[in-house]
Amino acid sequence: MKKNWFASAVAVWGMTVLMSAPAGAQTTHIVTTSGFDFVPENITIQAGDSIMWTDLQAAFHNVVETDCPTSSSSTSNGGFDSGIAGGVDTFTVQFNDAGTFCYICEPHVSLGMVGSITVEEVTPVPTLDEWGLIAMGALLLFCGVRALR
Ligand SMILES: [Cu+2]
Repeated sequence: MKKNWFASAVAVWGMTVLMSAPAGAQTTHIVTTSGFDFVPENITIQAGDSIMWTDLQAAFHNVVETDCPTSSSSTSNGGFDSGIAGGVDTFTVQFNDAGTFCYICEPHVSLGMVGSITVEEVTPVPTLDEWGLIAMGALLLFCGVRALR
């Protein structure tokens, strides 16, 4: 009976280690402004990552999502929106869904101040540390289950 209790504890510990193996890290990417351009203009990120636009007050910029592709007459599609131009200096949006997202700076869209974000689906590949955790968890689970028999 005592042995069963111990074996169960080891099995539960193994499962806990397995489940605590971290998923892919989330990254915040910076898109700044230079004159009447977003830099970089096009960027590819992983689902779950964030974009932080900076330097929006350099020249009364804002960030407004539009339908793709953008044109000089693009307007808001009701998506993300940093508000009135020059109202904030930084603006951050997290992108959880894969796809392509286009945006403009409203005052300068006629000057070509547009950008796009391509969000790729995350395919988690464990790092070496994570493989170690997974292996340890699997071993503990295996030993615990074996001892229960
Ligand atoms: Cu602008």
